[in-house]
Amino acid sequence: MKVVDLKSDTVTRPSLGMRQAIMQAEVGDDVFGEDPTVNRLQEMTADLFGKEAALFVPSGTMANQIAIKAHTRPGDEVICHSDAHCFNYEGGGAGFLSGVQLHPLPGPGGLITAEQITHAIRPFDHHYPQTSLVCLENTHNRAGGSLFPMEEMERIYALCQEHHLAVHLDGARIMNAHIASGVPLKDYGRCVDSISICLSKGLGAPVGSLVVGSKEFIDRAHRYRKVFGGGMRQVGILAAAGIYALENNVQRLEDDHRRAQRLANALNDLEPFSVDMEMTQTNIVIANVKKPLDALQIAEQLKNENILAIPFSQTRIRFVTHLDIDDRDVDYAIDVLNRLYQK
Ligand code: TLP
Repeated sequence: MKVVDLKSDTVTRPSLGMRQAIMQAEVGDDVFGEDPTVNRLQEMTADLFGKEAALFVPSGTMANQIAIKAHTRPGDEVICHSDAHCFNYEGGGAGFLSGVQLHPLPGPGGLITAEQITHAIRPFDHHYPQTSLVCLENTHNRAGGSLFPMEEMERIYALCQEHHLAVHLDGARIMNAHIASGVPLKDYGRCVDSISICLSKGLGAPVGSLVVGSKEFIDRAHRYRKVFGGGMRQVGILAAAGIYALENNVQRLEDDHRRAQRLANALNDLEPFSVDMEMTQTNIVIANVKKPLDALQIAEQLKNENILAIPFSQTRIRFVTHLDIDDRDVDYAIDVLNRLYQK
C-alpha cells in the first residue's frame, strides 16, 4: 500500500528524467570553480532573478545562514518575523555562526510591514545593537504557505535602502509564490539584496539550494560557504538535477496548489478542523485542530491509515502537497479524513 506522504515537499524522489540528467552531467571540481554544470545552474538562476551572481549550496538553511553572515557583523541585529524559518528552525544559527541577534516581530500571516520595521530599526546610540538586515520569507511556511504581498516588499526595500539596511528573502518556496501570484521572478529580485532558493522542495531535486545577489555579495558568500564546510567537488551531478527541476518542475506547481485547495476545503468541512483559506494560497495546508482532539493524536491516527502529516503543535497540523502526490492520493486522504472525522 502506497504511503501518502504529506509531511513536507522535501520528501520527493528524483524522477526518471531527473536521474537521466544526473547520469549525463558533465562535472569538475567546483571548489576550483571548474564544474561546468554547477556554473550553468548558478548563471541560469542569477539570470532568472535579474541578479549578477548565484552560489550553489547544500541546503536552504546554509543559504540563509551564509546570507546572514555576508550581510552582517557580530553584534548586529536582524529583523525578521517571529514565525520565520531562520528564527525557529535553523538551530539558532544566526547567533551561533554570525554572532548576531534576531529581532522577531509579530504579525498575521507571516507578514511584517514597513511601519513595524521603521519602529524596530535601532537608533544610532552605543547602547543599542546596530540593525543591519531584514529577513523576509515568501512563501511563508508557518503561516500556511502564504504569499508576501509585492507592494509591501517594495515598501520595505525602499525603507531599508533609506536606512542602509540589507534585505534578504528566504525564498525556499519562491517558485510556489511566483506561480500562485504571477509575479515575475525578476520583480522579486528587484526588491531584495539576496534570495535563497531551494531546489529540493516543490521542485523535486534530491538536494541543493542557491543564494543569489550582487557579484560582490556572492564573492563574500563564497568564502563563507567554504568556512561553513559547504564547498563541494564534482557536484555537477546535483546541479544537473537542479537544472532539470528549473526547466521541468516550475509550472506544474499549480497542480500542487490546486490539490492543496481541495485538501483544505475537505478539512474545513469537517467539525474538528478549521483552515484559514486566506492563508492557503500555495502547497501548504495548516489545519487548526479543535479540542478534545489534538494534532499529535491525529497524526498518529492518519499514520495508521498510511497518511503522513506533521503536527506543528498540539493544535496545528501541516499537510504539504508536492510532485509525488497525485489526484488519487488526495482523493484517498480526503476519504480517510471523512471516514475518521465526519460526525
Ligand atoms: N523547511 C522544512 C523544515 O525545516 C520545517 C519543511 O519541511 O518545510 N526556509 C524555509 C521557508 C523552509 O521551509 C525550509 C525547510 C528551509 C528554509 C531550510 O531548508 P533545508 O531543509 O534545505 O535546510
